[in-house]
Amino acid sequence: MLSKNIALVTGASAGFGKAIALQLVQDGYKVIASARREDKLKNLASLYPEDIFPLKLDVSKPLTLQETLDSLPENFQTIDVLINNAGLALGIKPVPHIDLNDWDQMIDTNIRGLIHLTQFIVKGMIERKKGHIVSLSSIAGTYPYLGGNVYGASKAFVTQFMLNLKVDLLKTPIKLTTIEPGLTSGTEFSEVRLKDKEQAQAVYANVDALTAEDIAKTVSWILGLPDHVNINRIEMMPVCQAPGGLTVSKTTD
Ligand code: 8X3
Repeated sequence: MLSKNIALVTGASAGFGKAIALQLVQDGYKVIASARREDKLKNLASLYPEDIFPLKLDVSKPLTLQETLDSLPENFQTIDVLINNAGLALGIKPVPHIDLNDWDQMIDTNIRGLIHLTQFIVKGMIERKKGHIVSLSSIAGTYPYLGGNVYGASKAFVTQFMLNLKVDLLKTPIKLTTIEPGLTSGTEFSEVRLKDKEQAQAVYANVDALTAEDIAKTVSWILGLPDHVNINRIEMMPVCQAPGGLTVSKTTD
């Protein structure tokens, strides 16, 4: 019997990561579902005990990454697919009304965590001449908006890092894809960002936003393409969102 491909999904306790983990199980992968919240991961893994391994992992603590990965059971060690999904937005206030701790935390998770984990995993992919890394960026990395400041900049980093990685790995068969979603409902994104449930719900009131399942289906499609096809980046928005709208202020504070 052919052994199943193994995918590591970060931020798999909820939202995009959970939807992607479930989709990949349906697609025939064995999935390492990683996140900080172990109880949620265990609930997820109990749905498919053979195919989901719950891994407590905090990508923002790079010093623990190697030890945590080394602790994986033998049948989950050769990772074929890495889904860099863990990431967060904190705050939506413009400069200077920001909290530097929020900025640091976004940099530690969205940037430092992602690049460290990628470096650990990509070594094995290069050795085995097989692998696909998919990183979740955001439209906020391309289009500026009020209060997007470091969140948007961190996602621009993700997209550019992945494009540069494609050049570094050009002589390998490893595939690299960045997905840049826009407004997506049904996740904890806005609640984490705004630290307020009601305000977060208001973001999605009366709009038909993207869903985590839309993102998961896109990942599934990307991973299922023939070996010679690489999707570099995908920008996704709900129909009700537009990527334009330049603003000019005729007054100053
Ligand atoms: C999430 C998309 O538009 O809220 O990354 O920044 S947006």
